[in-house]
Amino acid sequence: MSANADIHLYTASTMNGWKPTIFLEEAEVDYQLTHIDFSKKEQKSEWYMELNPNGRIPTIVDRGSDNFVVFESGAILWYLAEKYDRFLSHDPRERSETLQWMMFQMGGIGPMMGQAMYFHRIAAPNGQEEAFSIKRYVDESRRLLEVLDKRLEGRQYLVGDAYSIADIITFPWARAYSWAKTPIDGLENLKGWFDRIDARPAVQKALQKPKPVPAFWSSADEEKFLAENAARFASDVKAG
Ligand SMILES: N[C@@H](CCC(=O)N[C@@H](CS)C(=O)NCC(=O)O)C(=O)O
Repeated sequence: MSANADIHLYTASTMNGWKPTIFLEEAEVDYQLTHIDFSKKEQKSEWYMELNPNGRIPTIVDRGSDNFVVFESGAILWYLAEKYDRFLSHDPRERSETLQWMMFQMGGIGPMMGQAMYFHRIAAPNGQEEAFSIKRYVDESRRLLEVLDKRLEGRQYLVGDAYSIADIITFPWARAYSWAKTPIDGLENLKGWFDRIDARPAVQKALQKPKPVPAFWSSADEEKFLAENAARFASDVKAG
């Protein structure tokens, strides 16, 4: 990790935040890493929102290309895959399939599991127990995980025979099923895919950055982490 690396990554230890970190570790690319601290609302600071108008992580700046800025994790992975020619097939059909599964993550798995997590982990502990919303998003998350499971029938990875940016982008969300309190019983193809990706050293290295967090992943919830996480959003929930 060096200060004169091309890629400067601004991120945090979250499902979207880990996507580019996993890519960069897998591709063994040198990069500069800045931790955006949510507890200080750095993602909403003026300097950061000039890079990312959405005020969310992740963002990259390509110092090697006139400080070109890319926001939105799907666009970031696509940019990195093209810049480093890794994890995206040159075959037009396989390339299209990779992008299809990326869109499926960006438009489905991420938003739905994100809402299941919000209602379970943030709204409920702060006094907004919304049974209807929880059921709606957990059911939809389960349905989407079933789609992944079916896709993985007889396959090692989501597209072709190779690990691609479709796997990299989907893994952090799907793997956090317990954080979304979404059951994966019976989804044996999905479990096998988790095992294969869990076993990749670059993935484990990336998950420790920029700051190790204990609970999104583990099946056992860690009380202190849960309480701190919920408290961080208490004022937002009350503000509605
Ligand atoms: N569609 C965006 C979503 C980014 C996003 O929601 N990031 C979350 C962390 S996973 C965030 O920055 N949350 C802080 C906030 O909302 O203030 C992407 O894929 O990059």
